Amino acid sequence: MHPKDLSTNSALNLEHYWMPFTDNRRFKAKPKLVVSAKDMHFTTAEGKQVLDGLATLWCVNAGHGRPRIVEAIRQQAGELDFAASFSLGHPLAFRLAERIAGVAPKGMGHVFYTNSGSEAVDTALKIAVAYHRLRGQATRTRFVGRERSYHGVNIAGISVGGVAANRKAYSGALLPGVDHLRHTHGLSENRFARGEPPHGVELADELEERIVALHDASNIAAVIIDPVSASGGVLIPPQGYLQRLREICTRHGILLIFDEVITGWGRLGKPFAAQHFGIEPDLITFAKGITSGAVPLGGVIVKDSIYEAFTGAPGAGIEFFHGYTYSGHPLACAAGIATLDTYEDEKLLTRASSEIAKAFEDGIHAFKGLPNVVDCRNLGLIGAVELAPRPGAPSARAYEVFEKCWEKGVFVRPVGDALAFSPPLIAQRKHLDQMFGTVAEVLQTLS
Ligand code: PXG
Repeated sequence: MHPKDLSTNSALNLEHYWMPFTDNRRFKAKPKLVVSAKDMHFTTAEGKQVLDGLATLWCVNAGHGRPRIVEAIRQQAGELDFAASFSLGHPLAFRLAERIAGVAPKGMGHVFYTNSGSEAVDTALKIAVAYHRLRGQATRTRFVGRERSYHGVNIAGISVGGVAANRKAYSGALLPGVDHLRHTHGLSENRFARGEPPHGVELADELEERIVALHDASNIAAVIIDPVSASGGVLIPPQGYLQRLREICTRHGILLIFDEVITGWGRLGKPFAAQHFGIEPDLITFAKGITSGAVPLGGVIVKDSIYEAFTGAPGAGIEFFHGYTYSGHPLACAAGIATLDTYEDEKLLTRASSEIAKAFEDGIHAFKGLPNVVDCRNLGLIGAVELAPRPGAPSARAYEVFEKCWEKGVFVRPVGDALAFSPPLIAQRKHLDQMFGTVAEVLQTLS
């Protein structure tokens, strides 16, 4: 039985769309279709309201269907649908870059646009290698990533990424010259920590003691880290860990890339995680929340000294042989500016450090003691509850919670055996109560 296509009132043929990161057969046998969304809620094809507990895919930080953003896109489509950025330009791309620079960490005043986080990661890695080469250090080509980190799905991103399922089919096609730091999760003394867990700073030392010692810093271009590993399971960095990575990178002339595709745009109570942790990375990748998910847009925020190394190089001509047809697309830029206006007007970029974050933390930690709960963790407005895996069926338990919660009108995301929470930054107490209450109800009944 095909579901109804509400736009045409006829049966919807599900066959031809190959869905990403989806069990296509399972979905098509029992589709979950969303037909509209407003603020904190989706409306399903059956007309049911579902609370969005994950800002959809960690994107919709301002909530759905926000009037300023919707209107900006509408207007822009009628005024200038497309203009390229290759030796041409249009004002919005410059205006948005100035706005991004205005909230970025000090000294990071330049923005390169992409269409997605995956492209942002590729771009940042290329900037790193090209930068070293420009400065006469062409041997610096190696990258360092981390286990359980997610850096998108392009070949470079899965090479530095540490999600085994995303890498295993491509093992022979991955970039050479990549090492991975150990992930920071699973230390029993960190279970149920609130905020940054106390133990594990020394895990950063392997960058120097193992990787730099093995390859020599003169061969290493960059370390890429997602400050909070979201789809890797919502892993909060141990106290002092990121600072120590920064110190080691600085000592050895290695660039530090913060992949802030998820932590950017207010998730931790500051515009960027870099500011939350008080760390100056060299490059920041962003996407998702820059348009609150409304139009695809990503990019890299670049330290001024790195940009100037390119533009100050001797000789005229293109400084960086890189870019996408849709880099700086007018619709995306219009959506980005309107999103930043919304964030500013409603003070959303700091909301995750206000009292709502305390309610979020308390709500997450109230799961302690419920059946199968082995850990709760949180930072800003991101958090997770980890369940013991079912013997012989890893991830099945969290997936079942996701399905049952959806039935009950709440969307939370299973990531392995954890349930991730990352609501739009406009979430109020009543939304958190509904979200956590529904999950708790389901956990009580689950085998
Ligand atoms: N870096 C990080 C840290 C991300 O989380 C990307 C890069 C890639 O972004 P694009 O826009 O190319 O998807 C991401 C994306 C999930 C999930 O299930 C997470 C992402 C994407 C899709 C699903 O948690 N993160």
